[in-house]
Amino acid sequence: MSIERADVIVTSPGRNFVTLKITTSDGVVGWGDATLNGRELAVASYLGDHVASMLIGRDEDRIEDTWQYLYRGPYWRRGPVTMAAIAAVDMALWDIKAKKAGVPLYQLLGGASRSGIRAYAHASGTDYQALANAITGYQELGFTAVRVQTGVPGLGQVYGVSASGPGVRYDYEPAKRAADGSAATAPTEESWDTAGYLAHMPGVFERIREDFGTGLRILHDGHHRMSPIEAARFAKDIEPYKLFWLEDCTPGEDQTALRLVRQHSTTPLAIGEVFNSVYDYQTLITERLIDYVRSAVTHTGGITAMKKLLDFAAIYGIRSGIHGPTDISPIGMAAALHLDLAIHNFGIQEYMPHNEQTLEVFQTSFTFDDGFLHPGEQPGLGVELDEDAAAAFEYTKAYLPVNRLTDGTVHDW
Ligand code: KDG
Ligand code: MG
Repeated sequence: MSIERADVIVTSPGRNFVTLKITTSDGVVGWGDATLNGRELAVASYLGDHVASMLIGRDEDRIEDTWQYLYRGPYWRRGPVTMAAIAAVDMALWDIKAKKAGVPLYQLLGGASRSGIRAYAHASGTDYQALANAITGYQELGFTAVRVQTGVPGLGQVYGVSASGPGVRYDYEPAKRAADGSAATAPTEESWDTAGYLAHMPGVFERIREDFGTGLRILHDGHHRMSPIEAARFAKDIEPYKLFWLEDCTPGEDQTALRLVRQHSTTPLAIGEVFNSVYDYQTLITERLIDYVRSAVTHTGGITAMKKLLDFAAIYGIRSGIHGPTDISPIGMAAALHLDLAIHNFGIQEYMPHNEQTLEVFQTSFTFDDGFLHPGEQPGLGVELDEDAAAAFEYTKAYLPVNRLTDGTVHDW
C-alpha cells in the first residue's frame, strides 16, 4: 500500500481552516490540520504546490522517515509555514496508521496515562463584574481552570476580551474579516498601553482570589506585550495570587528574556504558541526557564515532533499546556487530546469550543464532561471532514489585529 492522493481543502465556516486529506491506495483516509491563523493560503500553497507530489507513492506507514524527508530534505528548515505543512502530513499519517490498527491514536502513543484531560476555558469581560460572571458560568460547566482577560481602563478593545457584552463567551481568537463579513483588505488596529495594563491587572487577580477562593486555577495571557523588565516586575507583583501560569509575558523570539523574569519571581511561566521547533525551546528547557510548553501540534511539526519535544521537557520537570484556541481546527485539537491522554508530563489543555458551523464541517468524537476532555474511542484521530459541508464555506481573508502604543508606535506583539 502507498499514498495515492494528497488534497488540500480550505474552508471558512466562520473562520478559515486548512486541511490535508491523504488517501492510500486501498482507500484509507487520514486528516491533518495545517491552519495558520491569518496566513492560511501560504500553508495551502506550500502543501499543494510543493509537498503533495512528494507524498505520492510513499509508504504511509513510514511516519518518522516521511517527517525527516520533509524537514531535512528541502534545505529550508523550520518556520511556521513549513512546520504547519509538515504537521498536517504527520497527523494524517498517524490518523491512517491508527485507523488501520483499529485503535484510537492514543493507544499507539503508549496508551492512556489518565482518565481525563483537565481543560481551561477563556473567561473574559470588559470590566470586573462581566469577568466574574464569565468565571461563574465556566465553573457551572465544570471547569476548574480559567484563563482570565479583562479590559484596561482607558483602552478600547484589548486582546482576549469579548467585545459582545458582559459575561459573553469569548470564542473567537482574533483574525478579523471586514465589518460586513466579507474579505478584509488590511488588519484593524487596536491601541495598547503597557503601563495602564500593569497597574490594573494585579487588583483584578486580588478580587478573583477574594471572590473565588484558592481552589480556582487562574491563568493569564500577556500575549507578548511586556519588555523583560516589565514582565519581571509583573510576575513578582502577582505572586501573591498564585497563578497557575502567566503566558507569553515577553516576545517569544528572545529566550533569554525569561532569565530576567525567573530571577525575580516564582510565578509559573508558559510560552510557545508561536514556536515551531524544539530548538525554540532549547534554552528555555535546559535552563528551566519555563514551566509549561505552549506549542500547538499544528504549528510544531505534528504528533511526531510534539512527542519528542514533550519528552525532552519531561526530563526537566516541565509540563504540557498545548495550544488549543479556535484557530486550531478540530483535527489539530484531536491530535492534542491523544497526546494529552498518553504523555506522563501532562499539565493542562486549552479548550475553546468551535462554533456550530465548524462542527458541521468537522465531525468530532472528542468529549467534554465536567471540566475534562477525552479524545474518544473511534479509530484514528476521531475527526472526519465532511467535504460537501466544507465546500459551502468559501475562504474569506482575515487578519490578526495590529497593536499600537498610544504614541502610535507599532507594538512588539
Ligand atoms: O492566532 C493567534 C491565536 O492563536 C492566539 O491569539 C491564541 O493567544 C492565544 C491563546 O492563548 O489561545
Ligand atoms: Mg496565548
